[in-house]
Amino acid sequence: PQLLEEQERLIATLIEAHRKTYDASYSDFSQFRPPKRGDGSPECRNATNPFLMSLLNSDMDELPKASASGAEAAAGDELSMLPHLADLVSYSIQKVIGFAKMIPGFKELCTEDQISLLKASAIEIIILRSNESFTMEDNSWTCGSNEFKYQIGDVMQAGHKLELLEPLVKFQVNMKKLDLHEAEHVLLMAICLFSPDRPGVQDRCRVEEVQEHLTETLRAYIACRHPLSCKHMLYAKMVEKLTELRSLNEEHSKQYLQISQDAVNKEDLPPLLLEVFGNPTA
Ligand code: DZW
Repeated sequence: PQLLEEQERLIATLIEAHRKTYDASYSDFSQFRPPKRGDGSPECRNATNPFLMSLLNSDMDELPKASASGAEAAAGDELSMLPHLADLVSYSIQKVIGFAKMIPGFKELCTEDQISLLKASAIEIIILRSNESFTMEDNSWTCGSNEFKYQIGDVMQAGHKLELLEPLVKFQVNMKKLDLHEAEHVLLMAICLFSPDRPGVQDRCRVEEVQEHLTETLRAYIACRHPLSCKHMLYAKMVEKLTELRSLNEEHSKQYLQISQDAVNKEDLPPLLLEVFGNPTA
């Protein structure tokens, strides 16, 4: 097959939508609540004994009065990266919404279906778009300075566990190895969004129609633009990624529920995040 003019336009629209919503300079990250890394400092290593620590380290022989210094300091240490991660993800959801609104066919869906699609795919699209900041050099998401260079340990300090993080990093490595063109990258995100089988979707046919149009465009693009040597099975490998995303999504949901129940400071989770991933206390 060859690319039709209409398919060319669709690709151009998606690339522009992505560029408008993905700031590769990551200059907004300094507006998030700052990352707090348990850096192996004495306070951190002894987070389980905050009262003993403060008595040993001061000349006073009384317990600190403010309740914030005790139990909360210990618990807050556990989830020390949560405020930063929550702000990063909330910000990214806003960008994903902006991207979705620029995809032909999205705005024509009823608001309920728009919400169902976004709720179900938000984490998957964030996983996909984050591949742009991921580097195989040290398996980190590098978003500018060292402060915004994220490794597995950082996400664990936000309360996530290896059952999610190990396959997540593997996924990122395998995505990097596919070495997708920008056109393929944005088409994959759009295809992921327009999945008719998400819970709550009313007008499945309309969603499926758009998705089929997107997948047809992806197949045509690979067939005529991707170098012969590496287009082998590329479409099939990309479809496989969508399946892997479903299982990462499922594991994320479980861990998110746990984190949102554990979080002592409910302000750690911004309202948009609670709306998209669920609010267990609501
Ligand atoms: C502590 C800071 C570590 C940040 C590492 C982010 C890597 C990444 O359950 C929640 C809602 C509390 C948190 C959900 C996130 C679970 C783990 C996860 C991390 C899942 C998907 C992606 C990541 C993404 C990295 C970036 C983005 C969010 C992009 O939108 C922008 C840039 O590429 C960085």
